[in-house]
Amino acid sequence: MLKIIGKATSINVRKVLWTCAELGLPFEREEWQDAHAVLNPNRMVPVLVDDGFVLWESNTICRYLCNRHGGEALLPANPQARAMVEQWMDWQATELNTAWRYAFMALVRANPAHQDPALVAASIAGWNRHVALLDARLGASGAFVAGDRFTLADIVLGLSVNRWLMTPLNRPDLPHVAAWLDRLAARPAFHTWCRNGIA
Ligand SMILES: N[C@@H](CCC(=O)N[C@@H](CS)C(=O)NCC(=O)O)C(=O)O
Repeated sequence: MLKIIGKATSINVRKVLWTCAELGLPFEREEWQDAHAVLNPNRMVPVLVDDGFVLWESNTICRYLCNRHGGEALLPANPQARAMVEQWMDWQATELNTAWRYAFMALVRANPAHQDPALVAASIAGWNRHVALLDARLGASGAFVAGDRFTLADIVLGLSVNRWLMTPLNRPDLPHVAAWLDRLAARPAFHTWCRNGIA
């Protein structure tokens, strides 16, 4: 049985839980404890344990689950189709995550170390700019992030966009993002693990 370590409220843990649901994989989930530091020296979640094999980094775990457990629909074998999925996953983990962090820490976590108004405003502007870029991509694809099918890129970016929607800030109207969320809403796991009231 797959073991996933990490709280189910974590955005990065939820990527893995949503992926398991899409693949129909049973799993057990365990809360993080100090003793788990031997599994992930970063002391972060999620951590996956698959029959003794230990893995961390949420996007890597999602790709591994697809590779190991028949997830070609979510992560295609064709090199170019796969590269499109990976491109948007890497963009989520690097460019988009960097843009929102300061504003989220200020506006949702109320973290005293993130209260500089100019930096909050710059982070909101950057966050909106990145989601607008995604909106343009969805307008061009007309369906999902990596093309005409639902893939891992929709899972990781679905969670990012859910966070954007749940953070109190002024957002531009992005019609392609809105239509994409309607498409994602057809998937039961989207409601369980993504649009479930948690930022
Ligand atoms: N790059 C890592 C980031 C993981 C991460 O930031 N995890 C957060 C939860 S979303 C965490 O473990 N924070 C420390 C804590 O919750 O104690 C990944 O994608 O897995």
